[in-house]
Amino acid sequence: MSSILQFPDSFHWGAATASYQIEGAWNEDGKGESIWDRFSHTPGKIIDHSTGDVACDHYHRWCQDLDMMQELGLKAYRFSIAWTRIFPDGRGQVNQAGLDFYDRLVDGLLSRNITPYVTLYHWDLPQALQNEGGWPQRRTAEDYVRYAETVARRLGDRVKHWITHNEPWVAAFMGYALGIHAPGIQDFPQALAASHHLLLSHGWAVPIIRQHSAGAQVGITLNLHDVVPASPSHADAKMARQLDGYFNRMFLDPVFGRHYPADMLAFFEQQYGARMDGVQEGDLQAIAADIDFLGVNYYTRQVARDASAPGNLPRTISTDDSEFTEMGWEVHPHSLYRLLNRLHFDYQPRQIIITENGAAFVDTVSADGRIHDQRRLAYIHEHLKAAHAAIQGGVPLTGTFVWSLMDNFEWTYGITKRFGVYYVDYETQQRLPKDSALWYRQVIADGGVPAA
Ligand code: IFM
Repeated sequence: MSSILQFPDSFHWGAATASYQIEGAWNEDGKGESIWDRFSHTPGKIIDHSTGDVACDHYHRWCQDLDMMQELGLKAYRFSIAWTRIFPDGRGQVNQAGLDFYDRLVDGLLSRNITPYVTLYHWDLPQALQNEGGWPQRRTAEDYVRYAETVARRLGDRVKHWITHNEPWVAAFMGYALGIHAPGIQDFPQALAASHHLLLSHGWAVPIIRQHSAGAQVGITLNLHDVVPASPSHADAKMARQLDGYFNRMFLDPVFGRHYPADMLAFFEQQYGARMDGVQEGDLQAIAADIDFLGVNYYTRQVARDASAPGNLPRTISTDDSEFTEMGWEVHPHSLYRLLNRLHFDYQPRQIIITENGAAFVDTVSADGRIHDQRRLAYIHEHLKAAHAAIQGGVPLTGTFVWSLMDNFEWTYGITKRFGVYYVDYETQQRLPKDSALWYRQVIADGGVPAA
């Protein structure tokens, strides 16, 4: 029998979800329209024409879902709040029913001894604010702070772990530059402005959350990559540096007090005529607010090759013998180890938490009624081994959250990609534990993963 790689006793073993991806009830109990409601209702945006209108119907099934988490033995659960349940129009009158929903959820978690990790923004901006320009407008950052304050006032006595934003790179660049995500805009100058205002709203919110949530730990979650050049050539190394700037340094540097990276500001200006010109006095100090932890969403590495025509973003390749998930993402657990060490040595966050890690694979319910998702199980296992090695080497990693608790609405891919450790039958809304869930339950019970 294989020995166990033991994690610290205090380690937070978790699972994560996000409001739009699981809740459904898109227009119930006073909820307003978000940019994802608008986007998914627009023909041609979601590949299987599905929407988040119902999703996993978690808004109605939250109580059973909490029981499922308890069955899994979760120590922590990361979920996000839908801004439009709290302020249907983004600002103004508070919708009490929305606050009540999350209040019940938090109490339900605590009564099951599960620590809530609340993400305040996981991409579902109120459409009313987008109608006024959305994140490229500084005013949206001000509205966000009032929203964050309202939630912290209500839940801050019980919620002690807060994540201001999930993956601002995705919100800014996929939403405003590449147009793949809501609100579907293709304009690099807007993306840069959005990126600045997302970070500014983070920095402004940190002290306000602490004010209403005594002793709280506050952080931000970034989607980060280990970027490696495809060859030792100078051109590939340059490309890797650029890609690292685009995904990683554009967010890490300002959050850790280093201003925006000059090479990237020059790159955006040369390639796209986009300037970061909305930065006002004091903004950089605000963005560098002292945080308690850095949230890391890690899925894959990026192999950079200089194959870009002028005007293109750096392209990436992967090696021939790589394994890929259903998202087309290379499975590369050693890059998680490298990334965690890099973050520790280059930026020295007080704590690092893996706020998402997981994989989409095709799942089928077998004749025995079970879902034998061996590849997902192996993916999670190998990444936990990498996390363990990082801790052994001194990285202050204090928790990990599998993405995701259950299959859900995967943005433009609709319900075609399954990331859950629980399988969701969208016809019946039945949840079934996959083998990965049963395995993860044992990991949590053991406080560690098998060494082999
Ligand atoms: O589903 C998403 C999640 O919303 C943010 N991080 C990546 C996941 C998988 O694509």
